[in-house]
Parts: sequence; structure tokens; C-alpha cells
Amino acid sequence: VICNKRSFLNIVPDPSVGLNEDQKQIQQMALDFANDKLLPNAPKWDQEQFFPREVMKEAAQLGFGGIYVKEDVGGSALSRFDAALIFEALSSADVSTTAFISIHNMCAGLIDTYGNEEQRQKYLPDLVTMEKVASYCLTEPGSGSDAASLSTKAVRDGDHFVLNGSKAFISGGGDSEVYLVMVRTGGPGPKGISCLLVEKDTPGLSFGKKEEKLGWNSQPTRALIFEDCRVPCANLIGKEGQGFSIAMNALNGGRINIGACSLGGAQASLVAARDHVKVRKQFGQSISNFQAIQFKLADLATQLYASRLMIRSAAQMLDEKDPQAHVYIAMAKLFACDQAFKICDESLQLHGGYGYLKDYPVERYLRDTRVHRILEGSDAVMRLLTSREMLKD
Ligand code: FAD
Ligand code: 2MC
Repeated sequence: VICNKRSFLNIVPDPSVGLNEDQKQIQQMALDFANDKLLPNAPKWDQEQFFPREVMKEAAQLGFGGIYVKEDVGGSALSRFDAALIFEALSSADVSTTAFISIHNMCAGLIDTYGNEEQRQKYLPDLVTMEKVASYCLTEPGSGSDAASLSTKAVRDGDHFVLNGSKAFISGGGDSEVYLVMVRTGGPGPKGISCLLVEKDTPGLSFGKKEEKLGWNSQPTRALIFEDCRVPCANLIGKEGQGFSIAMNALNGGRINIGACSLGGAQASLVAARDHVKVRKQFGQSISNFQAIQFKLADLATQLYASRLMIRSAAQMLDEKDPQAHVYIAMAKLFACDQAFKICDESLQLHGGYGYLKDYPVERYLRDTRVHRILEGSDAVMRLLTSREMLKD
């Protein structure tokens, strides 16, 4: 298996362009970790469907387990912009593992923002070290894009909620220790939804089989099944009825992170293609001598650069708490995830038949970035969020 150590710096489109010294340092630290700890193992983890808990703990030692969690509970208190740099750098080695770390960070950030002091102190110290990991549970078999129609019920009984229903496609499901579950505590629609923290070993919570997937193989995906599962009312995050708002606000950051993971996969694929066309000879010369190939590289670099600027600009809007941030995040996720997948595909094409082999890394990036057009809000949902805002009076 070919897995050259590399940083991607000084290769167009250089991901460090436009960053200040602090940001460059964060990026370099993440790239070094990606090269040392992720890149050599990523093909094996993909092949063997291995969830690398120990290596994730090492990532947490660098502060990547609670990137935007406050410092009093061990978080790194960095910005969303910094987080986007970190996820892009890590995913240039391993999109799948990085994407799980991003979901875990979304959950930790959610508890930090909406949890009370007791909840923060109880759960965050173990999450920021990734001794424990967390899953985000919104999707159900009958409600994917139409998330506000979810039907998992939570009925109050004394000082507990009793949960019945199921969640589908949960990343980390069955392995994570902590689950942030959106449940219906009130009437239909978004206002009847609450967010509950459910611990893994709670009686009445069980898990479906591990799903077989095209990509994202280094992290498990399972359904969650609740059968008269009793969860203490003390585990309510935020207020009753606030769950949908909490879920959507968490996803705003999540969507930037997933977009950043797409950038990393695309950058790695494009650099691999660039290296390949320089050494591959056909018709008596390096195929990089053909202008069709040269222009293809230029187009892919341009698409990647544009995608990166959109993701970073959206992250900055979220940092600045811009009320329109969610719309620009939607546009950035739509564009970056679509373009990145195309870049992986065209990079594979530039490898010819070799690109189709598992000896080369591009097919893994292609498989891993494909799902980013579906999860954390599909392409259609991103268009919906954008066009609704455009058509507002
Ligand atoms: P549907 O909503 O049924 O959509 C089907 C198609 O119709 C899509 O192409 C969609 O874009 C399109 N569509 C839907 N509505 C419209 C519309 N109004 N107009 C036009 N087109 C439309 N969920 C979690 O909660 N937590 C997780 O950790 C998690 N991890 C996941 C991991 C993986 C590997 C996968 C595959 C999914 C994961 N998901 C998770 C679920 C994911 O968020 C959903 O799959 C996604 O939101 C889409 O929902 P759906 O699959 O039900 O598709
Ligand atoms: N940021 C902040 N608020 C948001 C928001 C966002 N991104 N999206 C919606 N809201 C608010 C919205 O403003 C409204 O608030 P208010 O009642 O105060 O006006 C409320 O939420 C309800 O929104 P809508 O009236 O737009 O509800 P509707 O049902 O028509 O549409 C939709 C909601 C489609 C935008 C939402 O259901 C959605 O985002 N669906 C996609 C689901 C998704 O992303 N799932 C990902 C699961 S996690 C995952 O895949 C992982 C891998 C972890």
C-alpha cells in the first residue's frame, strides 16, 4: 500500500494560504498527527472495519476531543475556524475516523453550550479526553430529511422519562458511551422535541446490527432501539421543547466540519493525482505533458480552493454568531461536499486503472467522501435552507 507521508503545504492549492501564524501552527500539529498516526493505519482500519479508540485518545491529548469546549472542563476553547482547519488536516489522511471525531466534537460542544453546570462537569471531562465518546441521534427509520417529524416518544413518569422508539444510522452506535437523543416530549412538529442524554448501559436501550457500508468503515453505524427505557429527567439538555433548536444549532457546526472533512479527502486525492501524472508515461512521455491533463489539474485546484474559502468563511460567520450563518453554512456544505466528491472522482480518473485499486489511496477517499452529500443534511436540505431564505419577504 502506497501511503507517502506528506503535508500538502507548498502544493497548490496550499491549505495554509491566508492563515496567520497561530492558525498555521494548529494546522501543522494536525497534519503531523495525521501523517504519523492516521495515514499508516487508515487503509487497514477501512479494510478491517476497525474503530480506533486508542488513537482517538491520542488525538484528544492534542486537544482534538473538545476543540470548542470551554477550558474549565479540559476543552481547547478554539474557534469553529480552527476546528475546520483541524478536521481538514486530519481527514487528508483518514476521512472516516476524522468524521467520527467531528461528530464527537459536535456532541461535546452541544453539552458545553446547552447543558447545565452539573451535566457539563459530569460528562465533559471524560469526553474531551475521548475516554468516552458521544453519538448524535436525530435520524429515525421514518424521518431523515424531515427531521422535525421524528416520533421516538419520551413520556414523563415521576423523575424519569420513559422512551420508546428507534433511531437509525447512528455513527458510533453500540460503541459510544454517551447518546444525545432527540425525542418527542410534546405535540407534533419541531416545538414538541427535546434533547436527552442517554448513557450506553441504560436498561431498555439496545442496538441493531453493525451496518455494512460503502465507506466510513473505521466507525460503526447502528440503529438504537428504546423499549421502556427510563432516563432521569436530570439528563434533559436545555429546556423541554428546545430539542430541535439545539439539534439544528449543533448541526450548523457539524456541517462545517463535514465540509472540512471533504476538503481534506479532496486535497489528498488531488495531490496523489498530481504525483501520478508526473511519473506515469504513455505515448512516449509523461502524461502531465498533455494539456488536457494540465487543465484538468488546474480546474480541480480551483474548485478545491473555492470550496475551502466557502467553508472557512462560513466557519467565521458562525464564530461571529452571524444570524444568517446557517444559510451560508448550507451553501458551503452543499458546494464543498459536491465539489470534493467530484475532485476525488476526477483524481481517480487521472490514475487510470490504478486509481481503482486499493493499492492506491484515492478509491478510499472517494468512498469516504460520498456520504457527505447525504448525512448531516443532504444536498436537497442544503438547497432548501438556502432557497427558503432567498424567497423570504
Ligand atoms: P431521505 O430524507 O429519505 O432522502 C432521500 C432523498 O430525497 C435524498 O436524496 C434527499 O436529498 C431527497 N429529498 C428529501 N427531501 C427532499 C425535498 N424536500 N426536496 C427534494 N429532495 C428531497 N443520522 C443521525 O442522526 N446521526 C448519525 O450519527 C448519523 N450518521 C450517519 C452515518 C451514515 C453512514 C449515514 C449514511 C447516515 C447517517 N445519519 C445519521 C443519517 C443521515 O443524516 C440521513 O441519512 C440523512 O439526513 C438523509 O435522510 P434519509 O436517509 O432518510 O433520506
Ligand atoms: N440553524 C438554526 N435553526 C434552524 C436551522 C438551522 N440550520 N434549521 C432550522 N432551524 C429552525 C428554524 O428557523 C425554525 O425555527 P423557528 O420555529 O423559531 O422559526 C425551526 O428550526 C424549524 O425549522 P423549519 O420551520 O424550517 O422546519 P422544517 O421541518 O420545515 O425544516 C429542516 C427543517 C428540513 C431544515 C430540518 O429538518 C433539517 O435540517 N433536516 C435535515 C436533517 C439532518 O441534517 N440530519 C442529520 C442527522 S446527523 C448526521 O447525519 C450525522 C452524521 C451526525
